[in-house]
Amino acid sequence: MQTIRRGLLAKPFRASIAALLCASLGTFSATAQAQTKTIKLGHPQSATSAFHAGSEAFAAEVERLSKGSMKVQLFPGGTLGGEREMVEAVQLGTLEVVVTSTGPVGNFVPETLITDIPFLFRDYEHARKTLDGPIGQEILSKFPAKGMVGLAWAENGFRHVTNSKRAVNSPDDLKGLKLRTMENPIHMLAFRTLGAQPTPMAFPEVFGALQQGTVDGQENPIPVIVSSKFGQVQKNLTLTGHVYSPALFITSTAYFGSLSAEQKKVLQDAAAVGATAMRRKVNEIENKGIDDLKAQGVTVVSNVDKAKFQAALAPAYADYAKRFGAEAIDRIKAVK
Ligand code: EAX
Repeated sequence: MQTIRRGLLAKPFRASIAALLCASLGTFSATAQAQTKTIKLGHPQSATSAFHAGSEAFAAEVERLSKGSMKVQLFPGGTLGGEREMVEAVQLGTLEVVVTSTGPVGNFVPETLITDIPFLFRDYEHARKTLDGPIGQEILSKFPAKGMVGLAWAENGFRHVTNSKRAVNSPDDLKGLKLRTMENPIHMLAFRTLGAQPTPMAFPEVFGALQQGTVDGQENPIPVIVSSKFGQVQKNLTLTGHVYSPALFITSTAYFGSLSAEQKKVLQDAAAVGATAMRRKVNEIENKGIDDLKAQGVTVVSNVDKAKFQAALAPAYADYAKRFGAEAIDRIKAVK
């Protein structure tokens, strides 16, 4: 039997041990590589947006909680398409997670549309409390039937109107404006009722459409307007705050079902952390975003008579009450 003593290994045997070691190390890293789960996450906004801040926080938390066995690859800026396309990609299994506003989600899970009603939420606290509470959780419970899991409610923010034509001081000033909207029937009915021409369009096309004048204006939260540089192509901003726009971290039931219990918890806990980071970033950008836009030469109408806009929306509210039930709407309004 070959006696193996320290430093006295016969050369051929030493070489074969070394080769064995390299091979096993190689296998190990390959195995480790194979075991590392990579999660692709897409969102439509820029790398300076609240969506990206939330996505980065999500990615860091996934890696931390999984001790590096799960990693998130971020695809910002609509590189994987608009929100609707990315939700479809999640359903098809070509994308693991999408961070999206509720805008197009109502086409997949109609129960989310109630959150898109104009002037439904009083302020951020009201919106966050409602969505994180029983009402928000009830809506998320409708996702699995459509092949999706809503991991957490996140935040886009209160939406305001920009346009290149004129200052909008009252609802009448919206009449005839060609306004890009999300692919969202609740928003489109609202702007049609106000006399504008709602033009649904995927988010990645919006800057170009504003620049070419294909549409006169759009509506989005301040963080989106600032991080998408709309101030370069829009000269008027009116702080209507007409809709609170929730956002969501969404995965598919198929992908979620393929995970262990621990991995599922990693995704859910990380989405909650990402949502909190998004909410913080929305408030942070909003606090200075309006001054930034003014500095770019944007005329800002801040003294808005919201009651006037709500009164002009009466026909749309009648339709919403028919669609969702007045009690469901009142239940949200009653959240304190
Ligand atoms: O990221 O399409 C839109 O206007 C939405 O606000 C979207 O979340 C932008």
